[in-house]
Amino acid sequence: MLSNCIIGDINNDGYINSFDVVLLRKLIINSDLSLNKESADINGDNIIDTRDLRELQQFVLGERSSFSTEVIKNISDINTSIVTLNEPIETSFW
Ligand SMILES: [Ca+2]
Ligand SMILES: [Ca+2]
Repeated sequence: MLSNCIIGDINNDGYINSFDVVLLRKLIINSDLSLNKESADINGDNIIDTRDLRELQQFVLGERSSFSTEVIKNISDINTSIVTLNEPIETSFW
């Protein structure tokens, strides 16, 4: 009953790395594979496709620090801080 699935950790070894990227790619090609499909839906739209693969790749490469499924709250925080930071900087420059 315990839900121990980590988004992106498709082989369920506790780490999100290039092995999971390889597995996700296989899962997209062959959806019959009995892998953890909840972990494979990186962006949380209930479809496992190349968009999930791209997010997972970006995460493994360090281009993003979290997935869109987990960071909906954080994204809104970031947006507001960007808006409040950008405007005063631009006006002070001009
Ligand atoms: Ca893993
Ligand atoms: Ca998805």
